[in-house]
Amino acid sequence: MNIIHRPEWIIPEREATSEEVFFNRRRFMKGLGAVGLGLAAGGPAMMNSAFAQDSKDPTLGLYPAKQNAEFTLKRAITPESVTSVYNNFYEFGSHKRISGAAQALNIRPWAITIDGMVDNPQTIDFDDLVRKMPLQERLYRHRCVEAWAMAVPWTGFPLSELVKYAGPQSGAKYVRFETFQDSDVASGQRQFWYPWPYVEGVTMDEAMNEMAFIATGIYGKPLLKQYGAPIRLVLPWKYGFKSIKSIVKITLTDQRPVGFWETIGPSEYGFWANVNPDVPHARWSQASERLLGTDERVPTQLYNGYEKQVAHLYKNVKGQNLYR
Ligand SMILES: Nc1nc2c(c(=O)[nH]1)N[C@H]1C(S)=C(S)[C@@H](COP(=O)(O)O)O[C@H]1N2
Ligand SMILES: [Mo]
Repeated sequence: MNIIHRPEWIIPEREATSEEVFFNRRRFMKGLGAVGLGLAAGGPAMMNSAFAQDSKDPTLGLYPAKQNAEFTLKRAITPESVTSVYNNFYEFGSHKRISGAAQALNIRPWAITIDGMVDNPQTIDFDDLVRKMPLQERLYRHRCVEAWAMAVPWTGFPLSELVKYAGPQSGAKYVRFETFQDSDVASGQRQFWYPWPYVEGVTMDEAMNEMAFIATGIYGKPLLKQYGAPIRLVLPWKYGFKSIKSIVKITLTDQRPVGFWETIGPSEYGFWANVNPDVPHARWSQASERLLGTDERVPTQLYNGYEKQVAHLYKNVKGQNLYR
């Protein structure tokens, strides 16, 4: 264990095959059983609310969007019934069954601030922003650093379109993203030892790459809250923690952003976090991954299978660990 400056029970990103057993046992052992018990007791009701689509969502008419035929997959799509109840969203708890708790998030109105080194700084309502963007559906793999994986149909638009809309200034080298902060609805944010709000960032080159995507929908509908509604990042060649949810602020900057996980454990979670089966995590192998909703393990691929699209981005990055 490299990270010692935090309570012993905060062990992020456990290997997927064992994490539920792990967390439940730990909670009981530490006398923190309430969360697990509450979830079990509230099971069926929470499942219903986790699936409920808001019939008053003003963007409903934008879905389903046309599928972009350049972004399809050979891998089977993971069912919504699986991915909508197995989520990583620490704002609502440090386990995977947060979909019920996430329904407390109020996503209307939703303001997004675009600032920093841009010609068009502004705060814009999500419902206005999404209508300015070229919505499309793309099938992408997703690989969590914990060695579980899924394949889903995201709806959204290229991150490059948002960067162009912001009017990037020549000195901008990075795009920094920030998640909402409201501990009244997100009980995880009352855990003061975490560095809230959740932050992530990419280089400008990464942001302009065709794979970098902003998702506003999934399965042909607006995002349910547990997926990071109303707007999240999707970087399929990187470990999942880079794909920040429920974004409220986008900043162009010349300073490299330090992400939530990098702040907590820089030796285990870095800035680049590109998927690589040959570079193990400090505490587990990254050679293979469990496909959510199945018993199957499959080999993990370099850049999560997107080597052709992104490997060139890293040709000139020297002396840094690109894979954690
Ligand atoms: N704000 C925020 N974004 C986040 C996280 C989080 O805890 N908070 N978890 C990340 C991790 S580790 C993963 S694997 C994905 C999970 O996305 P999903 O729940 O939609 O599958 O979201 C990422 N984005
Ligand atoms: Mo993750």
